Amino acid sequence: MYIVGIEPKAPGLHVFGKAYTPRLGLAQLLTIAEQSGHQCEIFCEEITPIPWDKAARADMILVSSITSTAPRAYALIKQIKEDVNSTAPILIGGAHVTFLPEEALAQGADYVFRHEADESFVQFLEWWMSQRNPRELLSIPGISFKIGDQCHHTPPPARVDLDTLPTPNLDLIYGYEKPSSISLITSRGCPWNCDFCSEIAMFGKGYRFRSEQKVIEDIKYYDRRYGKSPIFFAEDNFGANRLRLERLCNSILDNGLVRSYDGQVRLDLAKHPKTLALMNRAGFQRAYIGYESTNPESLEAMGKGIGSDEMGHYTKIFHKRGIAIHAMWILGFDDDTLETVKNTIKACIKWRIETTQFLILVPIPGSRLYERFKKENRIFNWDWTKYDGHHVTFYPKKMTARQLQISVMLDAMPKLYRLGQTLRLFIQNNMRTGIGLFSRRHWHPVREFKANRLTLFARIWGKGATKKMKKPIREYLKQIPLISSRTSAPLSDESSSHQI
Ligand code: B12
Ligand code: SF4
Repeated sequence: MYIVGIEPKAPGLHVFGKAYTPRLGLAQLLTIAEQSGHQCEIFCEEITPIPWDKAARADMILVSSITSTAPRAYALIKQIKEDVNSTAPILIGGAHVTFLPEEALAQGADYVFRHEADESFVQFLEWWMSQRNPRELLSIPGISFKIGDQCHHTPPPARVDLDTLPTPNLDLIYGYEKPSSISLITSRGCPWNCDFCSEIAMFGKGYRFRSEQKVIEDIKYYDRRYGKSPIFFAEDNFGANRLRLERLCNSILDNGLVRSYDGQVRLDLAKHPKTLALMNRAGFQRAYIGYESTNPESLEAMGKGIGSDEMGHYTKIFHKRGIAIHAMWILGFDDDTLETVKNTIKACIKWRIETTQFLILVPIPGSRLYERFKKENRIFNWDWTKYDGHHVTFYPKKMTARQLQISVMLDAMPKLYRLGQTLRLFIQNNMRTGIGLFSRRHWHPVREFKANRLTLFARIWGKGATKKMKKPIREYLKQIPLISSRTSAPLSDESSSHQI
């Protein structure tokens, strides 16, 4: 069969737009299908427009989506069915439809795959290639489909053993020539369970990971294919098992696979400076860290397990070990005020954080937050394209929705990416790298100087991106209700919200 995967484009500009990183779900599934003899291709709209002549020939079409890309996914399904006139079955999966399968079925998908689909997709393929007995379909876990008007949902699938999965073949992605950085996902699940996150609901509680041997094989596979490229450990929480992380760093060193690595880790990994030193020795250059908030009450309420008073100190430890930081903050928690936004900007400047992403709280389906906001009738915008962290979609508690929107997207981001601020940071970082070289604490000073330069470019790009976002954000302000909650009276004066 000729199987096509489609990853719809993001609805608007986002800070990761510069260097596109594909999600690996489709690559993972279609590598398995390819190894069973099917011809497979993936079209990521963010890379190239969909070549419809090819898509029209597909025997099966897989569409992947997250919440913000779901409307585009549904539009594509409509286009495939109505304009392209394809009769191929359309499968959809990912972190949005897992929790709203009936929405996807109503929008034209033939089969919805909930949770992880590595095994259920293989079973489905076998079913599709056989007699297609409807009763057998019911024995495939984690799928939803319609018979007549009736929706059927089979029980969730079992957790996949990650060592059984092949390395995703990125050549399946059409037009993805030589990635500037290769994404690797080496774990699923998380030992934490933050209120606003759907990781646990999606992949289950507890942390599963691919063995070091398999990860080393993955790296060697990509080295053979692309040469020694930087690698981004893209999973939500790469360092959740510290001993495994240390074993992996040692394996990287033993196998001579040192190069520039980035990864998403928690800030409290800094409790173990020796682990950070080992990471730096293996080539870790940049940590993507969900700081979430500087507000102690918000941190407590979301169950973060890190206090705001510890954050500055932990940040310093990362820096001392030669690891730069991309900090991700969320604003709009129930205890957040305009003061929280101000404090967060101050903290980023004071702690010399290299790059920063300010996000507005998103009630994503699958999270406890989503259920709570729905129950409290606090969501005012159900347009999923706005669920990208750049738009307020709910009534915050201690400020108005407009104040939150303006303070984060129109005030905070531009303040952080001021040119003077960027140049000062560039000089400070280079001085720190120089001192690290002198004290022999940093393992790869040349690479670190290069990383400092990359930070400079990323911040300059970030400044441009925030500027570009201004117009659509101002447009969006018109859609935000002039009330502070569903029950309150209209606000008389909005001008105060422009100042923070
Ligand atoms: C890598 C990553 C990124 C990368 C690249 C993402 C990209 N190109 O869109 C970066 C860092 C750039 C990023 C950015 C963002 N991300 Co992100 N990201 C991830 C992360 C950590 C890994 C994705 C991945 O490759 N997973 C591994 C694969 C194997 O899992 P999977 O994609 O879910 O696929 C499996 C199943 O879902 C299913 N499946 C998926 N699709 C399909 C399709 C079919 C037909 C079938 C049968 C099965 C199937 O089978 C797959 C194999 O089991 C996930 C969390 C996670 N653990 O998945 C978050 C996650 C996808 N991101 C999320 C979010 C919110 C964002 C941002 C909006 C954050 C922001 N405001 O900046 C942006 C949006 C970017 C955009 N495109 O618009 C959320 C999405 C939640 C939601 N419901 O929308 C997630 C789930 C994190 C979370 N726990 O909240 N992200
Ligand atoms: S936000 Fe991060 S730490 Fe919290 S549950 Fe999600 S993946 Fe785990």
